[in-house]
Amino acid sequence: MPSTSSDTRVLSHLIGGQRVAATGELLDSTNPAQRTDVVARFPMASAETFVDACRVASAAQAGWAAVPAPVRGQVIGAIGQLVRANKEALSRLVTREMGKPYAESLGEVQEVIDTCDFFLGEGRRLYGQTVPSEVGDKQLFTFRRPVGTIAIVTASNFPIAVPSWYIIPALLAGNSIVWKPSELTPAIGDAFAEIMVRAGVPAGVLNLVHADGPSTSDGLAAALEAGTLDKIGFTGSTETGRKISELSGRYLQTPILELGGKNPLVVAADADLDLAVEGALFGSFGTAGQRCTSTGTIWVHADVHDEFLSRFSAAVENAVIGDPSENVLYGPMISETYLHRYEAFLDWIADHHKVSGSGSTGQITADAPRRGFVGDPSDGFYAHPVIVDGIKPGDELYAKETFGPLVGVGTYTDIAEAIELANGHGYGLSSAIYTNDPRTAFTFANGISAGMTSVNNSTSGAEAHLPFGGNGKSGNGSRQSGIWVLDAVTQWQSLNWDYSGKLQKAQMDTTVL
Ligand code: UN1
Repeated sequence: MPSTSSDTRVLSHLIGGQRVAATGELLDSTNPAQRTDVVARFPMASAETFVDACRVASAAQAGWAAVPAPVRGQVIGAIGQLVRANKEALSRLVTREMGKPYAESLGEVQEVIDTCDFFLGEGRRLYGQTVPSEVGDKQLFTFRRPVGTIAIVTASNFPIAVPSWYIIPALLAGNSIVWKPSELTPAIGDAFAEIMVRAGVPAGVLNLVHADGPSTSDGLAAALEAGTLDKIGFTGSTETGRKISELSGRYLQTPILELGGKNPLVVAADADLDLAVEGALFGSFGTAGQRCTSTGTIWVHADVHDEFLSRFSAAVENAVIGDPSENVLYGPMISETYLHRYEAFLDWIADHHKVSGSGSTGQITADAPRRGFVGDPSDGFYAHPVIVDGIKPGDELYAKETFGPLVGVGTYTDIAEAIELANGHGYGLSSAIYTNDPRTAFTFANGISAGMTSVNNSTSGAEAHLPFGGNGKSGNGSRQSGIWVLDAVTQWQSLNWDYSGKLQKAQMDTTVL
C-alpha cells in the first residue's frame, strides 16, 4: 500500500498569487520505482477552477506586458539562477516522481537552465523591424506583441524541461500563463511554479492548476468561450492534440501542439555500426522509450542488417535497467497504467509478430529476462526491452507509437526506399541516419518529413536553442524552443508612421516615381 511520509508534499493550486486550499479528496502521486512512496498529495481542480485561473491570468496580463522586456528578461534570468541553485534537488525530484535515471534528470533540468539563459538575453532583443515605405516621409515598423493568456498543458515524460520551453518564452514575451502539469508529476509542477514566483513573476501572471483531462478540456472550452484564453499549448497524444486543434479552431486560434512520434533511424551500409548501435540503444530505450523523440523504427541496409542486429541485440541484453538512482539504461515506466498499456501491446505483438523465421510479420529478438537489473523489480513499474525484427509497412508496429522500450527493425536496399519507409507512418517529429557519406546524409535530410533530423546521432537529444516540433501527426507545424517559439507566443503588429503632413495613399501615390 502506498504510504505517506514526512517527505510527502501536500500541494495546492496557485491562482493570482494565492495558494488555493484544496476542497475534496486529495490524490496521490507515487514514485514509479518505489510504489509505496507517495511523493505528493494533490487536489484536482474542477472546470470552474480552471476558468477562474484563466480569468485571473487574463486580468494580470496587460500589467506584465507593460513591464519593459529587458526587465522581464531579468526575471527569466532569476528563474534560471534559482533552477541552477536547486539543480540537484529538482533532478532528484524528477527521478523520484517520474522515474527517469538521475543522469537524465540532471540533463532535463539543465535544459530548463539553458532555456532561461537563452531567453534572458532575448529580453534585450525581442526585435521588430524597420521597413521602408512606398512613399516619402513615412516609416514602417513591425513589433512583436504578446498573444495574451496562454494555457499550457504538459506531459509527464519531460515534466520540467518541456514546460519551460513554453512558459519561459511566453513570459518573456509578456503573456500570462495557466499551467496544468501532468497528473503524474504534480510535485515537479509545484516546485517549478514556486521557483518562478520566488524569482519575481508577479501574482496572476503565472498560475498553476492541477486537473484531470475532462476538467481541463471543459475548463479550456469555457475559458475560450468567456474570451479569457487566447492560446493553448499542448504536449501529449496525437488524439488529444486533434481535439485541442478542433476546439481552438472554433475560436480562430492556432494552438501550439507537440504530439507523438515514431522517429525512424536509418543505418546505411557504410555506417559506423558501433556508433549506430549506441545511438539506437539510447534512442530506443532511453527514458524507457517514453520520449516523444524515442526511436520507433530502425531501417538497416540489407548488407549490414544481420551484423547490426546481432550487435544491437547483444547491447540490449547486456544493458542494466532498474533503480533510476543508479547508473542504468532506463528505470521504470512512469505509471502502472503506462506499464499495463505497454504489456497489453506486447501481448498483441507476441501473438502477431512472434513467427519464427517468417520475416514477414517480425520476430521478437530481445525479450529475455534482464541480465543486469539493479534493485527489486517488484518495487516499480519495470518493462522489458523488446526488439521486433522484420517489420514492414502494414504491421501494427510500423505505424503505432508504442511509448515504451520497444523498437521495430526492418531492412532497405536503397536510400529512396529508406526515405519512403521512414516517412510512411505519417509522424514527423525526429529522425536520424548513420552514414559517413554526405550525399546519403543530405539525400535523407532532404527527403524525410520531420521537424528534426540527426546525422550520426540519436533521434533523441535535441538542444534547447533549436526549433523543436513536428510535421504530420506529430504536430501542426508550430515550433518550440529557440528563437522560433516566439512566432507561437507573439503576434506581429505593423506600424505606419506618416510624417509628411498630408494624406499619402499607398499603392496609389506615384508622385515619387
Ligand atoms: C519530449 O520527449 O517531449 O530531444 C522532449 C530530446 C529531449 C526532449 C524530448 N531534449 O529527446
